[in-house]
Amino acid sequence: MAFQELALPPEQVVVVSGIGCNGRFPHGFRTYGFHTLHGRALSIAQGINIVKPELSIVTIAGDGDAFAIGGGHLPHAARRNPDFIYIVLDNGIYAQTKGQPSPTTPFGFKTKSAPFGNQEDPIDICQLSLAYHVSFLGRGFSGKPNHLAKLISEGILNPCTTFHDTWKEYAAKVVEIGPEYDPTNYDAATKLIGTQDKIPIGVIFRQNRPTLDERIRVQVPSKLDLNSMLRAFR
Ligand SMILES: Cc1ncc(C[n+]2csc(CCOP(=O)(O)OP(=O)(O)O)c2C)c(N)n1
Repeated sequence: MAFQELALPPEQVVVVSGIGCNGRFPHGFRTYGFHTLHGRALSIAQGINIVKPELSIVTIAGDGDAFAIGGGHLPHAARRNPDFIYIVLDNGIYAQTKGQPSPTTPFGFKTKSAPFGNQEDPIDICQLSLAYHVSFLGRGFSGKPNHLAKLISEGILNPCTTFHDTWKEYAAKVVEIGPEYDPTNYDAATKLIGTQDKIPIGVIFRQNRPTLDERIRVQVPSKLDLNSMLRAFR
C-alpha cells in the first residue's frame, strides 16, 4: 500500500533484511531484494544507499535482529543518517528459532527455553532509538493497516501471535497520536514514549538534517572526486 501510495516503480526499490521470520520480507515483493546476515541489514543498506542513492531502500529487521545481534549498528547508522527507512517488526520474541526471549520480551514471560519466565528486563526500543537521535521515529500497529501504510517509515509494533500473543494487549492500548502533537519537539517525543498505560502510534519524532549521501557528496572535498570513485561500482 505504501509503495502504491508513493507510486514507486519496483525497479527503483530494494528491500533489505537480516535473518528471522521478518527476513523473508524481500521475497514477498517484486522489487530488488537482499536477504542478508543476522543483524547486518543496516550495514548492507548503508552500502547500497552510498553507491545507489537514487534507489528507495526499505530495510527490515525483527526485534532480535535489530536490538540483539544487530544492536551495535543502529547508533552508528543513526549518526550517519542514511536516506532509507528502517522497519522493525517487533513481535517481542525470537520467532524463527521458535520462541526464545528477545530484547523486547517482558520480564517473566514463559517460553520453551525460559520455562520459569524470562529473567531479563526488556528494553524500550523507541526510547533507545530516540536516545540515538534517529531523524525520524514512528510507531504503527498491524491491526491498523491504513494507518500503518502511511507510517511505513517507522518502527512498527507487529504482533506475531505464534509464540507470544501480544495482539489483544496492543489492540486495547493503541491510540492514534492527535494532530495537536508536534513531532519536531524532542522533549515532547521523549515524554510521549514514556507513556505507560497506552501505546501511542503515529509520527513520534521528525528532524530534517543532511543524509549520509548528502554529507559525503556535498561536504567531502571535491578533489577526492567521490562521485567518480563510486561510479566505478555501478
Ligand atoms: C549469527 C547467527 N546467530 C544466530 C542465528 C539464529 N537465529 C536465526 S533467527 C534468530 C532470531 C530471530 O528473531 P527476530 O530477529 O526477533 O525475528 P523474528 O523471527 O521474530 O521475525 C536467531 C537467533 C543465526 N541465524 N545467525
